[in-house]
Amino acid sequence: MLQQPAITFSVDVLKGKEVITKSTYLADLTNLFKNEEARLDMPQDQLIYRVTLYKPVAEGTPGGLFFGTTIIEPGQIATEYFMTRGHFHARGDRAEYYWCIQGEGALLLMDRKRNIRAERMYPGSLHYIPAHTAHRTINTSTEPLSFGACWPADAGYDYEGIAHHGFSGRIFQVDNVPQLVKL
Ligand code: S6P
Ligand code: ZN
Repeated sequence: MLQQPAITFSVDVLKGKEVITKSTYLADLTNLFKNEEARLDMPQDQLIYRVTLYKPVAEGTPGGLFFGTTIIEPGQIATEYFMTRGHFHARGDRAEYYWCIQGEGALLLMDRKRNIRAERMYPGSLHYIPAHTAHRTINTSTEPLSFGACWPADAGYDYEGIAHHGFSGRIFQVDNVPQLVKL
């Protein structure tokens, strides 16, 4: 007899009794977008993104792996698209995989020297996030963007560097298309 898996995934969310859900609202994203006044003018209870996580081992377990999905709502603050906070891993040498499930987006990647690039995300696109590379995802379409992620259980999150210095580029809608504007 084969066992039922504990967790399943669909186009957007993980399902199973050990799944953790984290929702991020506009109110949580002070000073993240270039136009802070425009952010404050919008409803603060607007959902920006939701993460569903499966952590089969304790945070910090060497050799363990976590799995998650992220769904970013469509929308813009002025001409800047809804996006995630973005982070380096607390253990900087830990890499990660992303793959796009649904929608259209961009993955912003910045190394420690602040060199920046953006990869296009679309259903089926696979993205290797190297070690020591900050990563942020952006929904560039009018539908929700969902993607999967797999990363080491001891990677952790370093949001501080991004909160203080930001990324060295932003994705804006310019002439109806997403464009990476380097700062
Ligand atoms: C974790 C992985 C994702 C993000 C998620 C939200 O290493 O990269 O699960 O946590 O996409 O982004 P952020 O920047 O708010 O954690
Ligand atoms: Zn990560």
